[in-house]
Amino acid sequence: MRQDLYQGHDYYLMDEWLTEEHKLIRETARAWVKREVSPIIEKAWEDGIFPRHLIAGLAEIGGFGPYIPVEYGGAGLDQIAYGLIMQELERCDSGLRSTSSVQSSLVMYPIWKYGNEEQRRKYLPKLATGEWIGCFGLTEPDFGSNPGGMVTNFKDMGDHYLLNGAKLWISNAPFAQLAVVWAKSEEGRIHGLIVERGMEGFTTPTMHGKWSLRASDTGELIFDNVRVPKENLLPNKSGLGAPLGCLDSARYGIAWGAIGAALDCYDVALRYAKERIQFDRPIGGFQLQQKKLAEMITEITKAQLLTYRLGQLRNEGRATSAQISLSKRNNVNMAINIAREARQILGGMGITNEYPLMRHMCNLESVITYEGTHDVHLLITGKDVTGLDAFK
Ligand code: TGC
Ligand code: FAD
Repeated sequence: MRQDLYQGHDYYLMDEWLTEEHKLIRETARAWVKREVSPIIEKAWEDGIFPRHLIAGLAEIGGFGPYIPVEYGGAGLDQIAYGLIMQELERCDSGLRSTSSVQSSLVMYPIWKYGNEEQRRKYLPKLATGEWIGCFGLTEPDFGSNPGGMVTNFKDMGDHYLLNGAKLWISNAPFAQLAVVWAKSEEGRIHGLIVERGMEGFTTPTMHGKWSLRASDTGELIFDNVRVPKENLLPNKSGLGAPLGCLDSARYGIAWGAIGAALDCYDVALRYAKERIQFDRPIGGFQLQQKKLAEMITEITKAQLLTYRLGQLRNEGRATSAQISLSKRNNVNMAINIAREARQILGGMGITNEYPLMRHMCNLESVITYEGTHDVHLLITGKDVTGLDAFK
């Protein structure tokens, strides 16, 4: 097993902008990852399972609801701290960050923002400790990039709602205790419903055969006449803007997370290039390899600056959805390119599980697809700058 020798890279001295608390949070997450996750991640990825024993540790480092207020069990941290945790998690594996993203931004966030006080008190503390794990059901077999077309629906039966439909590609579905599900009312309005495991007619089959994000469990959500208590409807926001609001928070975390994956690839490639001798010299001394490394640190630094600024705007409540899209798209694309270049620097060793490069590269194929594809985010930016909608 390869030792995790990762060191952060801060070419533009951005740590000077971090508080002591930020640095402590980052160090705590990094140390936990190195101790608990790095030694087992390759095996988990090969086995195609999320190692569930990590849940308690993830909760302890603030991985579940870092910015949710302390009164609901969250850590009450700012958006930069949230980003730093996502960066450290994805530095290890995108699937690890996914588990944290889904719980924090796609499950706790909507209950906090769109739920009532009773729902907040009932669910958030258990989700913060990881006692309960949640999942987020928006995508359907026929509605991925266009979630507004969803057909999952519920009917008002007087004393309960009757839910029917199916969701596909749902992270954590196979073992989640609850799902935040987006479905249409009889009037065709989208609402969020909390569906709990054990409700009759609710099943969560596992999806197999992924060559990406293998250390994260993915499944379906099937609703066959599920009786959902009326108190499980999230009352404070409806319409497509409600799930998209959750995605803003998750996409922001991904923007930071992707930098983590890129940093890990750069770190591994830089060390290897200085140690690997060919033609009697370290390969890092050849201009072609230096070009790769120099371009990597340039792109990482640009993404760090972009994302730190986005974090400031989020802290001030001023970041727009389009700004978040730009960062998510830029950073994930940057990371996937760096993973490919880093793999080449390692030659044949780059394709083995001795090094994390192929794992990051494969994972990032999911990250560039979920939470809005690379193309969808380009169209969001295009619409924002022109005022013209090219989606439909
Ligand atoms: P459109 O007409 O543009 O908008 C409908 C309503 O939504 C509002 N809105 C937003 N609100 C909050 N945040 C945002 N980011 C928003 N974007 C739009 C908008 O103002 C409007 O409100 P109102 O009041 O006027 O009705 O909607 P559209 O149907 O044209 O679609 C727009 C589009 C394509 C950008 C959107 O649907 C989209 O983002 N598609 C991508 C789908 C996606 O990202 N799915 C993610 C599923 S979850 C997931 O992947 C989790 S992975 C988890 C993990 O493992 O980490
Ligand atoms: P499609 O929407 O069918 O897109 C196919 C291609 O067409 C893409 O290249 C896309 O960019 C392009 N395209 C689509 N519309 C346009 C257009 N108007 N103009 C130009 N090009 C267009 N979803 C959840 O709800 N919850 C989850 O927890 C979750 N976890 C996931 C985990 C994994 C590992 C993966 C892979 C996906 C997950 N998803 C989840 C689903 C994810 O959000 C969708 O896969 C994504 O939104 C894309 O939808 P799709 O796969 O149906 O692709």
